[in-house]
Amino acid sequence: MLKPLNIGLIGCGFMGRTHSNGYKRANDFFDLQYRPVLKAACARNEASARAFADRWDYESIETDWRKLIARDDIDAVDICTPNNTHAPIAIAAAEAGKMILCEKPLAMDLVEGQKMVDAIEKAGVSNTVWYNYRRAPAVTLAKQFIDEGRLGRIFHYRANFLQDWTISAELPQGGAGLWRLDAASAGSGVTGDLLAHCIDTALWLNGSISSVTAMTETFIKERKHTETGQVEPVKIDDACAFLCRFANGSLGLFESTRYARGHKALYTFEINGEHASIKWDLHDLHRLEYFDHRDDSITRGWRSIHVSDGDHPYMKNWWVPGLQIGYEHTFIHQVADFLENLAKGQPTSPTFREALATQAVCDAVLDSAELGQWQTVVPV
Ligand code: SOE
Repeated sequence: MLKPLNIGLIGCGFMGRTHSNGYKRANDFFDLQYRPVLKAACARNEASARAFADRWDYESIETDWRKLIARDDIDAVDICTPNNTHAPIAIAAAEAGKMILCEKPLAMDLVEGQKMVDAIEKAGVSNTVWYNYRRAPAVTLAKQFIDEGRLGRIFHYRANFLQDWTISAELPQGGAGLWRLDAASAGSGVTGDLLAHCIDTALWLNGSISSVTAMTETFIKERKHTETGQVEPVKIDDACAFLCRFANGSLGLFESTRYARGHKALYTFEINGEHASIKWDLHDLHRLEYFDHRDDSITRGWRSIHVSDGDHPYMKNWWVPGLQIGYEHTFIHQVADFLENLAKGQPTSPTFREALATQAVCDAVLDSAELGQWQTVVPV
């Protein structure tokens, strides 16, 4: 008999769908002691909450997140709302003793994120932040290679996250789907939305970042605001590039933009070590490119590892070798790991505290771009 874990999901948009799919599929493919029960879906608009609940099989709806948190039949609160609501919801959920699974980025800024970490650590509740790309099997394999020492000393870390969906000046800011363009809802632009993913992966794979120097640009300076109907200044960063130093002595180079025509969600990273290098590309997410200088010189070259073997991370739970999986599986893996860790009494990485470290880098990047100076990253 599996133990039920009653989920209350807040925010019925894109991320609400990815998480709900994760809750529904995890037990079909992973042997777990817990089973998520989709108890309640919450959105401000009743019709949206109802339509979402019907489609994803939630038992009930709420239109006020405070009521959802107050319910005795909710064990875990999943926060899939815009960034400016993460802190009040997470703090209230922690005070009510609920487990919390929070969308990235953790918070609007480091100060707010610290308050969230204080609240959940005081409450002692299980928590995780949905930096999902760690759980693409090829990225988890990269972590395994690094931990095994295959790369040796790391010299360089390079990452990009390129999109092109905000190039039109006609696109408004604010409202459903477009809150990412509104600094009041998002906190920042590509830094919190896209580079945060790259930073989370980098901290996981290559350790902490000690200092950064950055530049940002806002290409479209004014956009109509969906909620006010007025043309208002755009305060998010449309593009951001930064250099950094890692604590292990390696150098980092990161770039993100929503103005790279032709690129939709091109998250790539490359790591160069003393013995070997690895590369990963979200558009080809089941492959890990690997070059090992210790190979025989006449056959030495880049290998493209199709990460679909039963020996590869997560893959024994899926199909047969050679058959790949995709984006949605990263969320299923996070649910499976969360439930497995819950049964073992272990934390699920990235915890709120680990996500706070990503927030600290984002804050240092934005400060550096504003001040035009190198910034030390606040240790957390
Ligand atoms: C933005 O377009 C976005 O959906 C991000 O918010 C996600 O975190 C990223 O994974 C894909 O792009």
